[in-house]
Amino acid sequence: MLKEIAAELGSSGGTTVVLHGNADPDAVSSAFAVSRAFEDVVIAAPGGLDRAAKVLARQLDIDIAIESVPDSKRILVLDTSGPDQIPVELDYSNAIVVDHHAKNSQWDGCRLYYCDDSKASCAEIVYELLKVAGRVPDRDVALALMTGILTDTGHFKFARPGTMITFAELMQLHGIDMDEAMRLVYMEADPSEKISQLRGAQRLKYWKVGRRIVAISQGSAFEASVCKALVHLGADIAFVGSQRGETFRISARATSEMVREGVHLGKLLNGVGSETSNGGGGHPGAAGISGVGDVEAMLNISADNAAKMLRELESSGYR
Ligand SMILES: [Mn+2]
Repeated sequence: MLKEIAAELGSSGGTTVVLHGNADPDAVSSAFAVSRAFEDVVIAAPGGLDRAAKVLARQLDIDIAIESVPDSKRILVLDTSGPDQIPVELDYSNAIVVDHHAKNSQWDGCRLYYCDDSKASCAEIVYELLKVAGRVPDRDVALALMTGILTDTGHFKFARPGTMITFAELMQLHGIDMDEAMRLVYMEADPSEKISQLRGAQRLKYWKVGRRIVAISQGSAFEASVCKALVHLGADIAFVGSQRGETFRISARATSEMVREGVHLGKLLNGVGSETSNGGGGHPGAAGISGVGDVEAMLNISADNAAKMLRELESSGYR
């Protein structure tokens, strides 16, 4: 299907690449690669960029529309597990979707849906797409794709063999050193982020499930970063949520050991989402859910489901 997608993107008429809310370096670098490889491509991130993606976009001079989604002949959705991850209403019946999260039936209505959940990052799929289209990434694109891979694999913690091969090829292509890509994604937490982490620890609740620990907490910002802090403190699985008016947002993280033993937070939150008619999904070790509702109730449901998952895994002797 990548051949078909490449042919479509190479045909006349423009493309608007649309990215998920709080777009990360994987999403931005994938979009950037497409915009350099094909003609007449604009990038839209109607739900804004995360901090690392902002740094990447600034450093590599990547133009991204935030306020509105420019009209084009076709829409290409990248790195987005479901339509509910995009905070504007769009018509996807004619859209092409390329993703690496768990397959989502909500994309079934679009024109072309290519989902390869064996890939640790969308950047790896886009690199394949470029190869199929016979385009060689320039230096900036190679560097961007490297940062996408680095961030989505947690600096290779979740990398697969194919990830390493792709990354090595990208390094070799223009002689890019590892530290150059690392420097582009390394950011020291600013004081407000550190305070969020400390507050998250203050409001922490946890349960012991067998020999594992599930933790939840609430804050007003930096959910993903607070999650990571709680995992550092000793949680095997952490959920951190925030409430904004009627809506909530929850990030979830699990240790790579949990992932090895069969935990899949993306599937777990996808289940919680369909149970509560909200949108959830993501990777085995990093996932999220957002929608309308009470964050505390949603955190408890998520923790309950995680505990259930752990008990099932434990009774089957883990993987
Ligand atoms: Mn991704």
